[in-house]
Amino acid sequence: MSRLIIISNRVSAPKARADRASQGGLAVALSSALRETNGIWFGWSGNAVDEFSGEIATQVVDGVTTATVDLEEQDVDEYYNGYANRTLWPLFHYRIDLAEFDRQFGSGYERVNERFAATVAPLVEDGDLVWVQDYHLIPLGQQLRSKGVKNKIGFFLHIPWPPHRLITALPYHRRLVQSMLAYDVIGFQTAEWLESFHHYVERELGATIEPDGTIRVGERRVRAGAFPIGIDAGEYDALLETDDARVAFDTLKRSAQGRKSIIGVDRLDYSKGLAERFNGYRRFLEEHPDWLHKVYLLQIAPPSRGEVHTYAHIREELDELSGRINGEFAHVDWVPIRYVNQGYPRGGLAGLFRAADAALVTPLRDGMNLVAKEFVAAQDPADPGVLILSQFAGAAEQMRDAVLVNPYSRDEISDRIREALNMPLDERRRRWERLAAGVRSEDVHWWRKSFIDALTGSDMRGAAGVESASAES
Ligand code: ADQ
Repeated sequence: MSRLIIISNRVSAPKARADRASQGGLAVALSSALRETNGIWFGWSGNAVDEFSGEIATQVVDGVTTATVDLEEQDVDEYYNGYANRTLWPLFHYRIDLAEFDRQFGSGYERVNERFAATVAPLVEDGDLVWVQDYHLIPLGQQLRSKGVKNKIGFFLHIPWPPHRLITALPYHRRLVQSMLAYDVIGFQTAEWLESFHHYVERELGATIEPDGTIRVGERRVRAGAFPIGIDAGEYDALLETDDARVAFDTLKRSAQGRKSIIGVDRLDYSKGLAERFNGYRRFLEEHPDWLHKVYLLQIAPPSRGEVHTYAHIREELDELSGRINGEFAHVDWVPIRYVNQGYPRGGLAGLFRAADAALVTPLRDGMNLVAKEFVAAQDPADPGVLILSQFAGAAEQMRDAVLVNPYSRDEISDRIREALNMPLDERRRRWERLAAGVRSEDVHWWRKSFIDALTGSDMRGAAGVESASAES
């Protein structure tokens, strides 16, 4: 088996075995691949220094080697806070109104990608597979090629790929997309994002798409496919057995006092549709006074990326909105929204998911959304809760048995909440069984294997969206 080199913006340092429960499914899955192949995980250390030295700090924990590099303050401002989080993140989530186009951001982004390439290239040996992760590092493949790396290099985008007309608003968009042709395989979360990518390369780069998913631009051929990411379902079962999970489950059940609970768990980000969710829930309370006192929404959303101004704004907005709704509807013994503005350990979240009667997962746009899959994995098969899922989350492509909702419509959110809270047990079980089967079979290990198979042998059978085409040919 070839050695794997994973490159991402940040490295999720492996934890000792005893602490695995606090590590995300993605980190667990990638760590196990690295362990099996004696691979390396390379990325930014998270530290800012006065001058970039390119010095690599390596660490081996529990059989996984990580290699990290420090960046300069200016790199962090322009590449990470700037181009990645203030230009690409909003634009790729269809928020062109929030996207900032700044020459300095663009040059910082290219500089850091070049620095990453120069630092990691000497670590790459013949036969290694290189797998680049996410929007921070789109041009890295081309930078590695310019440093002489001839290995197979794959790229996976965790966030949506926007429609063709949207991305043309990005200055130098052709240069960015053209750089992607240096990869051997490009992976997206869903067939929808793949299709948008196809449109772009056909219209802007004159590409042709072959039936097996190969993109041809002149002499250059690249494979592109949809590889929907999953969770580590086995690890999730173990998480449910932890003390954190049990305590959280008991606490929620006890404090509910027989009321129905709806849960929302998100990073505090404008893409997650939190204000729209609160307003939809408020509409539900207005339209269904019989449910007052009998239900509450538990929303967990710790702040993220505090340095970006937009995040301070969304935090204020949600504080005010939840305060207003609670002020309007609450009674001495009941508040309609419990808004918790902090992170939670993974085991605790699993216990809360299991104790809840429904989940509101209503992003306005999301590459996939793993919370939807975690909620399903956490349910009691005998009495499962109902997943209300945005039609605009990548997860909606696989999770057709969720109660799908348009997150922009308060009326629809209100109707879907009523439907979920009144859903009979047999329908809840029927839906959940199909959802759980998908979450289990298309898990994070399946995702990783499908991508790596595509990269090694250009075997694209695991990729959604190209499967039928290749089966026909
Ligand atoms: P995120 O936007 O971070 O990830 P998501 O997939 O929903 O979104 O969550 C990732 C992980 O963070 C999950 O394991 C979840 O439990 C955890 N998490 C979320 N909110 C939390 C909270 N309040 N407290 C504690 N933990 C929390 C990006 C893309 C997604 C894509 C993933 C993986 O934006 O669309 O699904 O990458 O590819």
